Amino acid sequence: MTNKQILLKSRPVGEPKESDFALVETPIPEPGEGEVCNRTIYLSLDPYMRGRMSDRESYAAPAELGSVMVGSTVSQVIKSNHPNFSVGDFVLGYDGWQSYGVAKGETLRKLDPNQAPISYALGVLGMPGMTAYCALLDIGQPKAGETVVVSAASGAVGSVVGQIAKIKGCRAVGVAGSDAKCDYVVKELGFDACINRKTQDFHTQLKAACPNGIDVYYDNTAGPILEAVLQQINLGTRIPLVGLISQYNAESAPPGPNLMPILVKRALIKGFLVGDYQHRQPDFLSDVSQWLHSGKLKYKEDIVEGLENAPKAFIGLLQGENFGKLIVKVSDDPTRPGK
Ligand code: NAP
Ligand code: FER
Repeated sequence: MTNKQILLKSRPVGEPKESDFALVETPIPEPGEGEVCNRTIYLSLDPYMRGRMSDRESYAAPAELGSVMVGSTVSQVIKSNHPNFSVGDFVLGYDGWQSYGVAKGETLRKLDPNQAPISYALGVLGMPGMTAYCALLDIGQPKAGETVVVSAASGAVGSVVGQIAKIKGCRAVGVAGSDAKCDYVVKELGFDACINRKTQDFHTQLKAACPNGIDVYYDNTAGPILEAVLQQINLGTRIPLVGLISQYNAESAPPGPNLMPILVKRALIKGFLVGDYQHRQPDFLSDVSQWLHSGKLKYKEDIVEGLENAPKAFIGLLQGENFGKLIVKVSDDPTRPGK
């Protein structure tokens, strides 16, 4: 018996090809002190793996060429040098694309096959399920009666997102890549609607499915779906940016701003209208007046003389010709004579 391993042979250009991987056979590894040897039963395949295959800077270091492809695994212990694990135990680990793996006991989670099918630890009861739950509830903050749209709706993350949205009393609208997937999302998972992202009139269909606009968009894809959704968002919509799979195979950055750094840096983009902040005016006036008086805050005015010069000054403003706050002096200011 040997250990079959799949290595990263070359960094894909665009879509990964089979020739980017290499299958090798090696001896079954021996566990060291505190380690466990596992026979892999299930290996999870996840979109993030595409990122590891590239050497672009990201939230995680790239996989080295010639290394075993990484991935979460559900396995059975075949040898144990760790007190918490016995031969026959089922464990969730990160052994990668190989038929046997050795891991430190501390990195493994024991699974109880009587609680749930052991493979669920790679999906609904594992990282994808947790992604769905946390980003929807903590960032999306869905409220009963609101409309939640999710892309990649039939997938590991999206399928859970829409169903939790329903549990929370929301209208759940999926976006998926085929009519068969959409059928499943509506008929089996209980979403209210699902739009095939490949249909010509995607925009119109999305609008019809979201008559009250969109309150939460759980974004697994970015790209054209995000673009269409943004045309239909409501005041105060929340958008957990969770995945950008539409660009994982891209050879160059997408047109327009690349949102990947927003995800990687957990940045917050939130729309702002000053009119929403009237309640802050007393604090604002008190703080800023004080800072001006004490010299902590400096202020520069660019004063243009004469109303007739307003158009030219305004055009200049849009070209950066003002230097400081542009105002037009239309007539004398008796409080500042000679100025
Ligand atoms: P999944 O949805 O089970 O599978 C991926 C799906 O992405 C495909 O089935 C396909 O569905 C869709 N897709 C592929 N290419 C696309 C394109 N060009 N445009 C639009 N959709 C495309 O995978 P998953 O594991 O649940 O992951 C979903 C997303 O969540 C991924 O973006 C992943 O990176 C992200 N994620 C993020 C985190 C995090 O911590 N930020 C954690 C887990 C997962 P359709 O053809 O049906 O659209
Ligand atoms: C993904 C799976 C996991 C992904 C990111 C992660 C952007 C990040 C996990 C972490 O580091 O916490 O598909 O896509």
